Amino acid sequence: MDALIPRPAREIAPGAWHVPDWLTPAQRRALVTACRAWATGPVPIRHTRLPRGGVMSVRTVCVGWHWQPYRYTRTADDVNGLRVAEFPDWMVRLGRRAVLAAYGDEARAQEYTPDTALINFYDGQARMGMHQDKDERSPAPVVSLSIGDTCVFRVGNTETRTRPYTDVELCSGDLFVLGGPSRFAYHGVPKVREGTGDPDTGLASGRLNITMRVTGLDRTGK
Ligand code: MD3
Ligand code: FE
Repeated sequence: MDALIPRPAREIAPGAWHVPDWLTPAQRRALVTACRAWATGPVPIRHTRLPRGGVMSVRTVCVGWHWQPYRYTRTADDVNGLRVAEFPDWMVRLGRRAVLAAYGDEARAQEYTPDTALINFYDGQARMGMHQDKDERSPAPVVSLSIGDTCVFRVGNTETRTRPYTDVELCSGDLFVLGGPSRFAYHGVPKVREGTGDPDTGLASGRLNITMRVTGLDRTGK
């Protein structure tokens, strides 16, 4: 019963905090329900197509702004052309509480106003290669919430997609906040451990990851 051994919050790299078991069971269930609804529309969850012809192995649906490689738009022009769902106020508040939990800085939490979330669903075969998130024009932190199967999450450095890096297991309910010097670090998900999730989240299999971000764009996308 490893769930009985508390895992302490840790700073994995400067500004990169892992806060295990941050979401309550009720919050996990509520997020699964919200993500299920977003996955059906207005823009359905899909494998993102890459400009050079590949497709991502994760399935993604966006809220607030739609991300397609490598920019944000209000409408999902690479899916069905519809405007994505509004970014809800409750998610702004959740993002602020996450920044407070990571940094313990009330002012930094209050000024955090995420305007987009990318919701990634991983089946047992899905992976995410090492990449930087640099389509946002703001250095504000990224808040990551994990639900379902455990994964191996790799946090590298800002210079190269190779070593040095640190591998961290992200489990259901874990919070990860990436800010400061780690905001533009390379990172990826080399493995998902199938069947390790807690079914009472409402997710029967796979891994859900929600990342909140600040695009730095105004309402017109400029
Ligand atoms: C480290 N998602 O959606 S979340 C992504 O678990 C993405 O689905 C992964 O990478 C996932 O772009 C990782 C944690 C994360 C998010 C943003 C970061 C780690 C980061 C930005 C900089 C450094
Ligand atoms: Fe990323």
